[in-house]
Amino acid sequence: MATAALTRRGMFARPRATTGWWSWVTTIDHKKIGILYGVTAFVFFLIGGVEALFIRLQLARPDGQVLDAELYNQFFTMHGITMIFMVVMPMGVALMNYFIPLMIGARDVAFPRLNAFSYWVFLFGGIFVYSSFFLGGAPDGGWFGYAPLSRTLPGHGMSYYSLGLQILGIASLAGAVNFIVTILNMRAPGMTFMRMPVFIWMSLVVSFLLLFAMPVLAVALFQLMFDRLFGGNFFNPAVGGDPLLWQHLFWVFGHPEVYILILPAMGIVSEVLPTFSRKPLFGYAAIVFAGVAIGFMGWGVWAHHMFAAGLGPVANTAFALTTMFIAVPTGIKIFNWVGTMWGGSIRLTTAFLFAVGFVAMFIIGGLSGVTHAFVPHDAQQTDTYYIVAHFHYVLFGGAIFGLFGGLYYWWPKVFGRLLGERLGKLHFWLYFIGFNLTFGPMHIVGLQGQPRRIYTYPENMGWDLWNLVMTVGAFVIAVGTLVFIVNAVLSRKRGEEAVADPWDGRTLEWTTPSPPPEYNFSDVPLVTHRDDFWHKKYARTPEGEPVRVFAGAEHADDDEHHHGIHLPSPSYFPALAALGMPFLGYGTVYKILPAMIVGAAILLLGLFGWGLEPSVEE
Ligand code: HEM
Ligand SMILES: [Cu+2]
Repeated sequence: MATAALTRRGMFARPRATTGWWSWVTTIDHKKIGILYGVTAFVFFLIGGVEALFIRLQLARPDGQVLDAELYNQFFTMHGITMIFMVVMPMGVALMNYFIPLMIGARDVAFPRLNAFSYWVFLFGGIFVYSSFFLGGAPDGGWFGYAPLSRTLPGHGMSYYSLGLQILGIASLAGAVNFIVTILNMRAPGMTFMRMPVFIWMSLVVSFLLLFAMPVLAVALFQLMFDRLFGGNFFNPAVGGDPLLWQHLFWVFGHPEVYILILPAMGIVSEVLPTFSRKPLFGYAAIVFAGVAIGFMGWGVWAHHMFAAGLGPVANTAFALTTMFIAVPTGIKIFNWVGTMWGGSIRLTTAFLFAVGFVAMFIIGGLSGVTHAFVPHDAQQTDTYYIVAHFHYVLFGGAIFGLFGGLYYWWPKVFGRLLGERLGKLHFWLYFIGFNLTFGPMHIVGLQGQPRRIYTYPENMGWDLWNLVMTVGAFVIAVGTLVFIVNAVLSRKRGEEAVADPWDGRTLEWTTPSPPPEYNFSDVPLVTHRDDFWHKKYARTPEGEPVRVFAGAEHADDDEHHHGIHLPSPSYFPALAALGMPFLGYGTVYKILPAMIVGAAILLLGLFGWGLEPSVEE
């Protein structure tokens, strides 16, 4: 009742701000929300990167004095959490947010306000976790927070972990629900499943993985919260609790999580390689079904993270086999990407280089992954730098390279100007060289026994030279990141203006102007083929040669804000509802009931306002 009065009283009237900061606070436009996700994830990438540089500085020489043991524990834990939950996941969501509606021919996602809510919960969740550095100490029990250590570590760090990841999980779930409903219900006429671009397929698989994986983590985090704050004993072996329960729960979430991280990049690469090879994707159906198969098989391998936990030979063998099987669909994708380039007329753009870099680095990461599937091997490799090398080859060499490929590919559509190719190629080569210098030698020192998560090491272990090389490599990556920032700033200022279809693309997003108008399409497209835009552009001569027949995209309306197309109105209630989350978080960590009540009140006020406000302005 109160909220309805508030919304009707004009005091909270909703000014339709189309520019300025308020328009970003109240936006429910998927494109703007995509940009918010992208910029925020990039800022967290810089923060996670600086943490990594400090880690590398500490390990550059034996007996390093840059970080003490406790701060080192906080830095690698926060580095891992940041890169996974605040960088790779949201950067994938940023591109999904911006491009799913454009690639399926829709005007927005199914639930625009829920979309805005998911962004603000992500932002406030990230700030909440990072505020711990200034409020007694950040999480310091490692990104997978093994119990019983995580339940007994002093300070509030791991309480921030249990509540912070909970809040971030809510943002992911809200996004997943939105994308599933959008992809299943809002495709343009004729856009059948087997005409959907692969990026859309991978987004659908990822959203279902999120839908089923995040609740598993949520259960574990609640149990950890109870153990730390409310006298629970879920993971306390002294009174019958089971620390292995945490490991099982964490990795039942954690392994599907690695596919949540990599599948968007695989979708991007499947868009970029055909465009710059000027060939349709080789084996479209095989790539799609391999992605779906990975989505299912990813649930049957989690205990390969626990080969050293003493589950016994039967369980180990079973999980070793399922882990080897999952290499098959991954291999299919790699052969299809190579098949796509084979015989193509290649344009060596920066986006293409990052996509090829993805394939090459992911192969290396995948192969070291297969070596972990052999239980005796893993007994030697687990918890060493060989493992750190493996997951950086798949998460950095894979996911981050793929995401940058997507950024260079879609940047002109989002911002109306191209990124510079010369700086782009410098960025790529600095990343390629820096990355392999940083993570390549980790395989060597790992097999020589250097454990992960140690803040220093004595001289003459044979690790000195390689650790110095790794640190130099990390700074080369840092320089590459600066080159990207310079490129982005220069592009915004005076980059080459982008036409609607700068790359001679294949899919629907290239039929809209750069950037697209608020409503995306003035007319909902009618889809008749896979790679529909290509087929609309090129008829074929009797000899099969492509002949361009269609001039391309529609023009933007002069006044894009009065177009008569129904679009939901901006709203600040999703942001308000999200603001309740950190209050609930702080109230729980410090057991301050009033803070919890304030948090719940803000959340409810936001949800009621959101639910009661008219969908369009009166
Ligand atoms: C920017 C360049 C990066 C450098 C130099 C770097 C370096 C490192 C190092 C040295 C460690 C091991 C710390 C230790 O065990 O003591 C580490 C851990 C980790 N890194 Fe990175 N990393 C980088 C980027 C990334 C990216 C892009 C991701 C993920 C997407 C990532 C995810 C992780 C994770 C999950 C851990 C494990 C943290 C833990 O043990 O709890 N890193 N990183
Ligand atoms: Cu795994």
